[in-house]
Amino acid sequence: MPAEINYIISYLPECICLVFCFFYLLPAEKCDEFTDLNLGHSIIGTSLKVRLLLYTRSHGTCGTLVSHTDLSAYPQFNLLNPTTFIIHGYRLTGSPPPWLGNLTQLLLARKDMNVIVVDWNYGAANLNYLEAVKNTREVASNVTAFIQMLQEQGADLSSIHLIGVSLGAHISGFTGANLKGEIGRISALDPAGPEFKGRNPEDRLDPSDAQFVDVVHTDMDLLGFREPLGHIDYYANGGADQPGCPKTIFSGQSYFKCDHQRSVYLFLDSINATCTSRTYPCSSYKDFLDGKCLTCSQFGDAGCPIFGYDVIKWKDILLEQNQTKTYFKTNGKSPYCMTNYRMDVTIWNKDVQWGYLTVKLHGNGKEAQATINHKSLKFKKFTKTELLAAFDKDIQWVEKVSVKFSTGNVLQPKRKLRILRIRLENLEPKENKAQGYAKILPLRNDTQHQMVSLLKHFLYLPAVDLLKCLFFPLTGLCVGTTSFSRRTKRSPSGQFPVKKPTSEGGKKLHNISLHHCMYAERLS
Ligand SMILES: [Ca+2]
Ligand SMILES: [Ca+2]
Repeated sequence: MPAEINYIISYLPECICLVFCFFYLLPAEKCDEFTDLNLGHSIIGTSLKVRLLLYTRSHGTCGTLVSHTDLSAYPQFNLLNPTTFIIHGYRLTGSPPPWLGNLTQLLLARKDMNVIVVDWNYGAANLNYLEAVKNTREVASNVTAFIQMLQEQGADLSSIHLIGVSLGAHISGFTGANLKGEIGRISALDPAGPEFKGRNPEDRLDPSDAQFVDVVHTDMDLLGFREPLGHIDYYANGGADQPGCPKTIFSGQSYFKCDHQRSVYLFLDSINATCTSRTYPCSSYKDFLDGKCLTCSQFGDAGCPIFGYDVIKWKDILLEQNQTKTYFKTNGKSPYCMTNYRMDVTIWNKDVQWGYLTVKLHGNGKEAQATINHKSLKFKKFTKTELLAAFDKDIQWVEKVSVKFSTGNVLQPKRKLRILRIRLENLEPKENKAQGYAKILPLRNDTQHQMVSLLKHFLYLPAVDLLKCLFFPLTGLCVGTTSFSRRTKRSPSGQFPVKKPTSEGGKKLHNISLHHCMYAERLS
């Protein structure tokens, strides 16, 4: 004990000393940590050791190494609570997974449960990936024996959830198969592809390994698995490459693991539930981006399944549908979820136009952007071009929409997209729209309605725009902020008076600022 402390204690009244000394002398709670190895271990190679670390709400961030056969020494393990196992994958450099603490804490924040971290770092850390693969069966036998012990003591297999990352996904599959598929759930985060591709279901994860198997694919072109393995398989951003991840090898190690590891970070966001990612069943990512798969009627009022932890709410309907492949787009960093709109654009240019669109929603001082550039889009006179517009954030109260059109080719002559109508429909099911506007439509050909809408909109518009709008109160459209537009043409039906769109700069991007006096239809 330091001399200063002894000095203070000797001068404290006895009663205070009793309290003070008790806390000071109380041995600090011993926390057990995940095995920390280094590249040296991987070079030599490590032989398998499976350690089980228990985390519960009562012990917070402090892990407890538990016996594989006897739980009597760990009163914090509550058999009546659900138990979630976290099973990591291959560890090239032997370091502990950086996301482990976060995953454990977010799970405990969500629900009172027992979290068991399956630490098989001795066995996973090896320069030779094949050696780590060889250990997967044994890790699974180990976890199986532990779960059987829990079952003997009264735990319900349905309340067991395995979260497996990469090789850990197949370990979860083997464990589930050992227990005849009776465990509640397996969540597989980018299941490992190498050495598992083309294998039979008994030699890899498959839907029969648990009552419910949800799988996310983020790096199927390198470290992950391409084919569906669960009841629901999410292909984030198509499942191969992730936004925000390095595209060249010059970024070092993260070039190899960023896409693969993204699966975990997406899942973390979903447990955190700050926002949700809606996912859409589709036969290909291309069709999804083309806006061909945005209907969710087969899921009824619940809408299309959301990504991640809470997809369990879709369990029954997904089990009926056998295997479902879904797609979604994400941001390059957290929060990863995007807000999806079905968008259609009708133009009145004489010739067919090809190009890319950037759409912005403005409201409440914020701005959300959707870049639709997966391919050069085709726009044809008086024909609706339907698109998916995924915005980087959610703007609840849309006051203004602006659109940029680019041919994507600097050598091409300048082009203007003459927009007749643009329509955006928020794809969130009605009950999930907290507030605000669900649809933004051009004004209807109903004068009374137009007037009401215009009046509503005057409240939002800056004074300059307001003056411009006043020129066309009955037509219901006003355009352009930088240069004033004049009416040039009517559509064939004569329903929508159109002004010539303005273009800014005439540089690479041909800006069309559509500050329509649109109205937004509020959901009741
Ligand atoms: Ca299997
Ligand atoms: Ca990749």
